[in-house]
Amino acid sequence: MPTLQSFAPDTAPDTLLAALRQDGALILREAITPAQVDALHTELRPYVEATAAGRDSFTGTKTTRTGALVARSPLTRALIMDPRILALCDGLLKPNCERYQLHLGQLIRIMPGQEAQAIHRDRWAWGPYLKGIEPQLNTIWAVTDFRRENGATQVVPGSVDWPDDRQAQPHEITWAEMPRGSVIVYTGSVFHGGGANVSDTERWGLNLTYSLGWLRQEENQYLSCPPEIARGLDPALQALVGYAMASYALGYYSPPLPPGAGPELVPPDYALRGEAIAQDARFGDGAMLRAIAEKVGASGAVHNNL
Ligand SMILES: O=C(O)CCC(=O)C(=O)O
Repeated sequence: MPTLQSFAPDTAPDTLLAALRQDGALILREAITPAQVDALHTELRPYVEATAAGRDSFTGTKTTRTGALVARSPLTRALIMDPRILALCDGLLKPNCERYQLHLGQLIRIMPGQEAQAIHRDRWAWGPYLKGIEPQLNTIWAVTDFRRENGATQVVPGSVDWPDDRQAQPHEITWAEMPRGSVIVYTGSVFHGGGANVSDTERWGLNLTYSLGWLRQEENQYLSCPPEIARGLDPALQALVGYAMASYALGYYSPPLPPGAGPELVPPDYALRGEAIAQDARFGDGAMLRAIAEKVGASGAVHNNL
């Protein structure tokens, strides 16, 4: 059976990125304390226990998936902003976007009797269209111990470059076994799936995922975390949720006001802060335009077309 590399939580980002690029997945051991895990469990429990199981074999008929975690769970907000994970997003995603974003937040509870989920790639959320680019970084924080028997995530290390139609063989699959408080980090390209729970205890995994800012988010964050809730969040989290321009021309809106009653083109954070937004941070941000012009190497053409 292959193994997943497992690291101390203070391991340098470059070491972790090298493992992530090679294997597509790794474990950060005991990255948060048992007390933090207990508090998370207590905060999430009412929502999780009220969540109905999935309706098909992929979402899992003995699995619950609870979302809107930015809005509902202050403790989850801190994990979304964990600097060790954001450093990995910087390394893996930032080279292919001006800004990365929260793609989804979901507590996945795998209950006794749940069969193994089909092995898949998370990047398939966008279909087969993205080629040669890593769109996604995933985390699943262990809120309970992850054991092979209770549904620890199945992973196929080294499968990031496989063709989409290659089937993982049993000897190529391993399980992300880890004590609670640990986190599995994996890319959108590695083959993996939820494990079978043949035990009599539940497995709770907090799935927080990030994606390139120019892609559609899996969980619609503007509906799961609408402006009236987002207004109270830390500005860096607001931006990660999506209340920020993703590039020079991505994400603006026009407040639907009567003629002349307000500004015409504004960035999404205008919905949170209104006129308090600095003029130079609005649609048309020169720094973002220059960044794109430099990357495409055709500044004149970019200036003329935007
Ligand atoms: O819960 C897990 O261990 C993995 C779940 C998963 O891969 C999915 O639902 O797409």
